[in-house]
Amino acid sequence: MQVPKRHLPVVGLLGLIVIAAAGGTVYYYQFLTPHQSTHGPPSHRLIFMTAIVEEEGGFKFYDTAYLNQTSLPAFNATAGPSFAGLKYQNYKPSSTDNRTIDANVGDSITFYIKGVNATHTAPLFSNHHGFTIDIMPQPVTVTDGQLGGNIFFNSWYTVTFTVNAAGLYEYRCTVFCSNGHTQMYGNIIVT
Ligand SMILES: [Cu+2]
Repeated sequence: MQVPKRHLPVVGLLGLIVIAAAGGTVYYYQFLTPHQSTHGPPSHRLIFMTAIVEEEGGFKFYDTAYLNQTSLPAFNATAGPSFAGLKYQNYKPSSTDNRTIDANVGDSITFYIKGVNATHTAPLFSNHHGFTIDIMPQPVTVTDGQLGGNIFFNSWYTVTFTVNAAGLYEYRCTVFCSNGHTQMYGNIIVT
């Protein structure tokens, strides 16, 4: 692996010439600075989500943010989280399916999930959904709320936990809510 390293400056110069010719400032920037590491200081991600039966979207983000304070927002099951005086900043998840979370080891994640009754014609088998995380390969540390809880229609549910190790974590519904129930899941990719 020594040879490729010695060639790097030459490749770099060629790259700069090509980029200068193309006039691509964005590429120029990317070339000069190494790719951002996925590992940053631990952060606290807020995930706002709805839980409908899979036929109407299953679990689905509608907003995400970073919490810029150590205390969680006020919360109740009727009104959900309160934004009064809350310090946070918006961000968009890097995944496009609206149900995958990319996190770093040590991050805290808070879910705020509203139970939504489906309006479709497929039969519903329950008046609520459930929420848990398959704790593979490593357990998570729950710091607020609980896993395995129910999400009743028109009601809010919240749980906060810290991911302690890299891996693929899957969150999913625990209640047989409809025929699409087994598809009510999403991933948390921790690196
Ligand atoms: Cu379900």
